[in-house]
Amino acid sequence: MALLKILVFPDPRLRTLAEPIMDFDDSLKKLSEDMLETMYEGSGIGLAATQVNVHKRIIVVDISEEKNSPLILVNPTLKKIINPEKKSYSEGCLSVPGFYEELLRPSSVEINAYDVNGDEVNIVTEGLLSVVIQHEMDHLDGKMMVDFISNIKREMIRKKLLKSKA
Ligand code: QAP
Ligand code: CO
Repeated sequence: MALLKILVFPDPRLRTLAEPIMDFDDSLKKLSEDMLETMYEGSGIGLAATQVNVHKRIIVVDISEEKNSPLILVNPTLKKIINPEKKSYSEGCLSVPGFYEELLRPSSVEINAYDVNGDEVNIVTEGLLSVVIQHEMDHLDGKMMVDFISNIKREMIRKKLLKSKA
């Protein structure tokens, strides 16, 4: 296992469109383990490969209190909006450290994806899990939570994060 470096907004590499994964091999398993380790180390509940500068379509999520329920989704796609009624959640992001924003998203979605072995999974989800999966899937398309807030807020966050850069 290894800790990966997390890109921080406004790093332009966070805008990269991730490529579909074709090979379900040992390197994919290693990447998913390293991503989980990196997420847990940062006290995160979700991480997309984009955030660790790997531009492949894989996300990891664990919303459990005990941090013992990892979910690894490869090539995730939105299959259906089950309930389009938008719910507000306070969202954070390991690539936007220290900032939380209330965002609206469809409250229930169905996701199609593959596990690390290449087996297809369909997930109908609502609540926090649904929000985190939608947030992480956005990263794979180069989209970030700061894209949904006002220009003035985004600019404030951009300046603060650039200043705190090591
Ligand atoms: C996405 O984000 C998410 O600012 C995952 O200082 C989170 O794991 C979607 C984190 C909440 C919806 C609701 C953020 C850790 C972790 C920070 C995360 C920080 C330390 C964010
Ligand atoms: Co994020």
